[in-house]
Amino acid sequence: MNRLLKLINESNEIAIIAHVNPDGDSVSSILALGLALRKVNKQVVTILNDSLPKKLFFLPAKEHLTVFDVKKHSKFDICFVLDCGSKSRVKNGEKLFEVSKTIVNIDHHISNENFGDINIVDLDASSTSEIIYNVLENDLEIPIDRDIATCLHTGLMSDTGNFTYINTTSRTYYIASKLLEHGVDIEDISYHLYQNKSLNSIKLLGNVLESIDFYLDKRLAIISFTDKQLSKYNASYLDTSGMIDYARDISGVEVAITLYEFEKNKVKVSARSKKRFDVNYLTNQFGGGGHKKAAGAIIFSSLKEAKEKLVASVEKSFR
Ligand SMILES: [Mn+2]
Repeated sequence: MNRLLKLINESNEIAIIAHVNPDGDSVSSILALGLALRKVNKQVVTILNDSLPKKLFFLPAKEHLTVFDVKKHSKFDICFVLDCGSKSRVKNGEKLFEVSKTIVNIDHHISNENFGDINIVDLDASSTSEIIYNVLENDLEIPIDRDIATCLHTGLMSDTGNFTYINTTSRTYYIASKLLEHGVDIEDISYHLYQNKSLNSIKLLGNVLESIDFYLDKRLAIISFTDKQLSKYNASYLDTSGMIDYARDISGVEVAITLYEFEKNKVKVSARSKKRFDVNYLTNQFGGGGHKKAAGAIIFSSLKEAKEKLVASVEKSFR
C-alpha cells in the first residue's frame, strides 16, 4: 500500500468524492481525508454534488465542500472515490474521472467493482471512515487531530447503527477509543445526528408509517414516499433517511423496503434486513447493491410494478 504514499507524495492536486445521496460515513470520509491531505500541504478539492443533509452541518470543514465545476477544476493528479461500490454511484462523475489521472477507490461495500487504479476495498471494515483511519495511521502516517477524529467517529456511528450492527468489530471499538483520545465530543455528535430533527420530519415519519404495508406473513414491510407527502411536510427525500429503520425494527419483520418514485417510472429502492436475509443479493437482481443488511437499487417501472417485483423476489428468497 505504500504505493499510495508514493502516489500522494508525487501529486499535488487531489479531488475527493463519494456516492450520491450523502450519508454520515461518506461525507465524514471525504472531510477527514481532505483535512488530513491539507495538513501535508496538498491542494484538495472536497466534492459534494448533492446538498448536505442538515444533520451533518456540524461536521468540521464542511465549508470546504464544493460542487464539481470543470471550468475551475480542469485536472487532478488523484481522484479519491470513497464509500462507492461502482463509478456509476458518483453523481455527475464522468467529467471528473476524465480529468483525473489516477483513481483511488476506498470502500467497504460487498458489491465493489474494484474500478480504481488503486483499490483499497476492505469488506470487513465497518465503514469507509474506519478504512480512512487505517490509511492515515498506517500508510500515510498523517497525525489525526480533533477535527479529523470528529469526522471519523461520526462515520463509525453512522454506519454501525451506533456500534450495534454486525459490522461492528473489536477493531471498530479500538479505533473509536483512539478517536476519543483526540477529544471527540460524542454527546455533541449524537445531538446533531439524532436529537435535532425538525418537527416536520417527525410528522412526515408518522404519516409514512400510517401507510406501511406488510407481506409474506408480515416478514416483509414496505413503506413508500410520494412527492405529495414530502411537500405537505415541507420535506425533501433527505429527510426520509432513517425512516426505514422503523419498519425494519418491527418484531417479526425480517426485511424492510422503502420506495420513492423520484421521476416517472424511476423508483429508488432502499432495503434493510436483520438476521440472515441478504438485501445485497436482493438489490443485485435489480442492478443495485450495497451490503448484506443495507442496500439499494433503482427500478425502472411504476411504483406498483416495482413493489410487485420486490415482493416476488423476497418471497423466492424466503423459500
Ligand atoms: Mn459506508
